[in-house]
Amino acid sequence: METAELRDLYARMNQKNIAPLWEVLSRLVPSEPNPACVPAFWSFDRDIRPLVIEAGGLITAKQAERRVAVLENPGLRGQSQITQSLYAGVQLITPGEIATSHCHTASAIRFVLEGEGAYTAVEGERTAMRPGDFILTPSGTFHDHGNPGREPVMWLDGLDVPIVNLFDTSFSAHQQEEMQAVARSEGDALARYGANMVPVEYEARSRSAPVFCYPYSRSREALETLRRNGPIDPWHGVKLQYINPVTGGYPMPTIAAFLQLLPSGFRGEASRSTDSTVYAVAEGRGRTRIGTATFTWAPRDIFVAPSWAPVSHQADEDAVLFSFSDRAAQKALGLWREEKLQRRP
Ligand code: GTQ
Repeated sequence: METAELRDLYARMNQKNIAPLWEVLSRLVPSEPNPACVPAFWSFDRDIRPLVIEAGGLITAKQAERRVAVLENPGLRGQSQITQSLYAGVQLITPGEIATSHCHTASAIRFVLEGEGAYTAVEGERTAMRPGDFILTPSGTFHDHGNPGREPVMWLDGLDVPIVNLFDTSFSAHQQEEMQAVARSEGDALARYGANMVPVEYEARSRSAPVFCYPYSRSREALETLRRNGPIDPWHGVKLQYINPVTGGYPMPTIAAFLQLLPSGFRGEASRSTDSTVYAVAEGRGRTRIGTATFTWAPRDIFVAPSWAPVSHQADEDAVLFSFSDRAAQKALGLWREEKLQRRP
């Protein structure tokens, strides 16, 4: 109970930049996660695509530096965040455009949603961007994007910007040249580090994976084989995580990413974990229940599940979901928890 004496004390404390813990303790140290992030959904065809294409007619990729529609969580508006720890956006480059070369402390992942003919260049090597490809631009690497093709190309960007800014550790720079000179031919990194082999006595110099493109064709084929061989996990279907082939760990120090196949008719059980997770639909149609919200999805739709909200998926046809989260950072810090909820009787 707040007495007159306490109120008086608080006023004098306040003047000295001092505050009473007992007024805020339960909010500061909740008994379980209490995220500001809420479940949210963006339809690609109805919400994202028309707006991004319209922006494409009004500002060039070069003018914008990055022409991106930022997906803002409705519980975190104005902060360029899709979760407490992650940034997400949908980037467009149209035929003939480039997004100029720069580097930053933030690590980025890309998941290609639509179109062929664009590339991402990382440290002198280009990789083609095809729908479903998972692409890395690790912390501190110069990267640029270009579209010498004939159709607009759109992809999901995921960055750990809120983590980098939490620590006040952001640096960024532009490269003098708008585009990086090509130093190695396409496919070099994948051959060198991504064939279950690495150069003899290779020692990693970076905390991030030395491969920077994980082609969808390979990942999809693995899921298909595992779906035939089983078992199908009652919670996650057939779910694989992307790895750094040198360590077997997550591809980058902060961001984990996953690809899961939900067979037609799959009715998943609910589970929850402390890593708020962003999903993008690679294939198929279905529904995901997140807490009390249910989202009905189709290819290229994007949705987000907050920390500790129960999540369950259902598929009406064979479906593939891509997802990413800060699980790598949480695990490195000993914070991550998962709970598989009681199965229906
Ligand atoms: O492509 O480098 O969505 O630097 C936000 C910041 C994309 C990028 C974003 C970036 C990039």
